[in-house]
Amino acid sequence: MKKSRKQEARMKFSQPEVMNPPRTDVLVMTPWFVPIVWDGTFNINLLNQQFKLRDVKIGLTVFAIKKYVVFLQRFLETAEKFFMVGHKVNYYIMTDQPKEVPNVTLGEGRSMIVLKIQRYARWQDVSMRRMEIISLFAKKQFIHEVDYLVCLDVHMKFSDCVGVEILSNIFGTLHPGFFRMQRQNFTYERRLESQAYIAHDEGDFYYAGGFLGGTVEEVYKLTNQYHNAIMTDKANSIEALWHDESHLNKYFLNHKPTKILSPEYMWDCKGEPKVLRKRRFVIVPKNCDQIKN
Ligand code: 2GW
Repeated sequence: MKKSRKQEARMKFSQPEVMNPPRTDVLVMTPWFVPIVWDGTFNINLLNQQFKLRDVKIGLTVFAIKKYVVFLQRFLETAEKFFMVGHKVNYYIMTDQPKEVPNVTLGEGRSMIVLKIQRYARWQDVSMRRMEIISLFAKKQFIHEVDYLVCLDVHMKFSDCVGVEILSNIFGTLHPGFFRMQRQNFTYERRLESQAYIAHDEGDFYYAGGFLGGTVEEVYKLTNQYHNAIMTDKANSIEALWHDESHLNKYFLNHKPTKILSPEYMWDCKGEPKVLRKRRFVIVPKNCDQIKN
C-alpha cells in the first residue's frame, strides 16, 4: 500500500508555467471562469489518473432513427478507437430499429444498451424529441448506471481522442460555423414569442446541438427544461429556427456551462484554421436526398 502511494507521488508531469501559457492564440477561459478545451491546454495522463481514482462511468447517448441507422457502424467503430479509452463506457443507442444496430466488438468495461423508441413522422420532431427521451431515461435508468452523460449526433465519426478532459457538471461545444463570429450574426431564435428568444445584444457563444453533456443530474435538468420550452412553443404554434439547438443556446445563456469544448470536438471539415490542431469528432456528410425524408 505504502509502495503504491509512493509510486503515485512519483508520477512525473511537466510543470505548468505561469509565465508561459501553452495557448495564446485562442480564448481558453470564459468571463465566468470556466475552461474552453483546446489541444495543448491539458495533460491527459494527469486527468486520466484523477478520473480513474474516482472510477467514473460514462454514458454516451446517440439517436439513430429511420435512415440514420446507417451511420451507427462507423460511429461506434471509431468511438471504440477514440472515445474515453481506458474508462468504463455504456453506449445507449436509441433507435426505432433495434435489429439494424450493428454488432461492434467492444473493449473491456464497455457495453452497449439498445433502447427502442418511437419514430416521429416529422424530422423536426425526431431532432427535438431527443431531449424529452434523454430526460425520461436519465431519471429512470441512466442515473443508476453512469456518472456522466455525453449526448452526441450520429452522423459523425471520431478521428482523434475524446477523453475525460471534456467532463464537467454541464458542458457544451462551440459550433464550428460560428466560433469566429460576432453575436449579432449568430443564428439564435430572434422572435420574441419563442421560449428560445435571444436579443441581438445578448449571448456568449453559439453552441452546437450535436455535442453536449454533464453529470446525469445536470443533463436531466437541461433536457427537461428544454423539452418544456419546446412544448410551450408548440402550444403557441411556434417552432424555433434551429429546433433543439436554439433552445440549447437559450438554456446556456441563463445557465452557463461549467466547461466548453472547442470546435475540435465538432468539426465540419470546412477550411483548415490554424487554431484547430486536432479534429477529434467530425461531421460525416449526409447525402440529404437519401438520408432525409
Ligand atoms: C433529422 C433531420 C432531417 C431528417 C432526418 C433527421 C434525423 C435525425 C433522422 O431521421 N434520424 C435521426 O436519428 N436523427 C438524429 O438527429 C441523429 O442522431 C442525427 O445525428 C441528429 C441530428 O440530425 P440532423 O440531420 O438534424 O443534423 P444537423 O446537422 O442538421 O443537426 C444540427 O441541428 C439540429 C437541429 O435542427 C440538432 O440540434 C443537431 O444536434 C445539430 O447538430
